[in-house]
Amino acid sequence: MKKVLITGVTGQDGSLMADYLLKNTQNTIIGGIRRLSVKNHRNVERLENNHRFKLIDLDVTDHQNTNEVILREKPDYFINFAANSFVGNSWSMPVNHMETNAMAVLYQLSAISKFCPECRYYNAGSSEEFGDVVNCPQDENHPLRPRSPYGASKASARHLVKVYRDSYNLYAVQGWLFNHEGTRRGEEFVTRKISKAVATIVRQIEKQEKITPLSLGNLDSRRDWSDAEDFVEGVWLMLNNKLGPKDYILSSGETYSIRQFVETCFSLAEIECFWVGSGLSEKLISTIKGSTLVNINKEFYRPAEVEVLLGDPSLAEKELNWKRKTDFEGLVKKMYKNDYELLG
Ligand code: F7E
Repeated sequence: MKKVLITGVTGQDGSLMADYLLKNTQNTIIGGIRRLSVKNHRNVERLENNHRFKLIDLDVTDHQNTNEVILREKPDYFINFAANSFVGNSWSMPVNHMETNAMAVLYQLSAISKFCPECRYYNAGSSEEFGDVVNCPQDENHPLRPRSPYGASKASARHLVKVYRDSYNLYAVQGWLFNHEGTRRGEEFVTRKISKAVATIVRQIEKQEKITPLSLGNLDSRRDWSDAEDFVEGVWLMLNNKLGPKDYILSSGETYSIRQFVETCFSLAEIECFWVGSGLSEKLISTIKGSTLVNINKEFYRPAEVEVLLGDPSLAEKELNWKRKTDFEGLVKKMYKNDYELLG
């Protein structure tokens, strides 16, 4: 029975990781949380009575707090999912992104190397590190060319993880996780924004109410989307790799535009529609009443876009025996159905 410390445990990935480990291992889980004035434990509420799960205070941007927690708990595994993960915000809060996503990693690695060097460490890396891509698909050798302060913070963390692996002999890894979504996804991310808006529109049609159009930014960027539930398994495999500490890509190996996500979601909701106009005037119109379902708002465009992401997961499939279970349509369906049911 090992001790696994998970930061960001109330978020999508942290809570799914806790669920996965409680179900598939005998390990005890310590969830690190940052105290906020408003309690946000929804994703882990049902775990709070589990004797193998406990919550502790850990603010990853606090060096002293990080040292104290690692010295006191001496975990066998440390999984860092705490991050400022919203790329769109990172241009207005670059310092916060570097402190939360990179400096915090340095605090953790330095504390682990001093107080529990046998601890296996995972940091959440991102396809945003590839940024302005030069090859498609991207594999583990693709250069790091971040386009956002967020991407730069994750690339900096990657260098730190590698330095601690090579120079301090830690089992430290950072997977490149391509976009991963699901029913616990934050509502500011584009997939959840779409699934929630489509569910709302369906309810409005059912109740013959006025339709609230969904406002989006760039419809033509492309992302490689997977189910976050599939990824937590991949992370655990990376932490228990017979080949030793190594960084892998987790992705679906398929890429779709935001426009295709929108079309798939409306099609699953059985709403017929068509696009009109172009650029900022483009709209998605419903065939039946001619109402606007989607419009474009330049507020949601980014100063620098990552135009296309497409990951090659073959190394993880071959060496870790990892395979995703949910495909693109299955993911859209799961998210839409959940949001429709949440509306009651
Ligand atoms: O944007 C476009 C936007 O915010 C996806 C994070 O988990 O994955 C995520 O980062 C795309 C971009 O995710 C809207 O311009 C259009 O091209 O859902 P997103 P992201 O930036 O790809 C990576 C792997 C991470 O590591 C991150 O932490 O959608 N887009 N219209 C929009 N995006 C948003 N959010 N809202 C819009 O209205």
